[in-house]
Amino acid sequence: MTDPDCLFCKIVAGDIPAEIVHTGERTVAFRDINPQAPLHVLVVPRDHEPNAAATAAADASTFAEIATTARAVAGAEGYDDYRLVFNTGAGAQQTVFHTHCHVIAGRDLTWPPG
Ligand code: DGP
Repeated sequence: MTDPDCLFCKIVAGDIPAEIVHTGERTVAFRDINPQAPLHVLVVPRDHEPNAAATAAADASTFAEIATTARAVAGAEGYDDYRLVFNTGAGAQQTVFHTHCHVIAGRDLTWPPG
């Protein structure tokens, strides 16, 4: 399922360029256009859902592939420690309403996040 008006669906389809770092059966990973750390990659499902909860409800195996892909992407760049973030809802700073997992690493990550 795709949404013709969705930015990340267009990246998954190759209609908008992005620096792809990993492709999987159910997911695609590409570098964030506005990186917040030396490693900042977005892992997105190929199927359009608006947020992580919707993806998990629709297909748990896709949600699992997001987590394993995030681990592979961080590991491939030499990072054992990394942070995964799913902003969910406008109040949580979600701006693109196609499920995406931020994979962030390569600097000191403080807690709580801002
Ligand atoms: P969020 O605020 O959680 O919805 O994160 C959306 C992220 O998407 C944000 O960190 C910037 C990134 N982004 C927005 N537009 C583009 C784009 O055209 N290409 C890439 N690679 N990333 C984008």
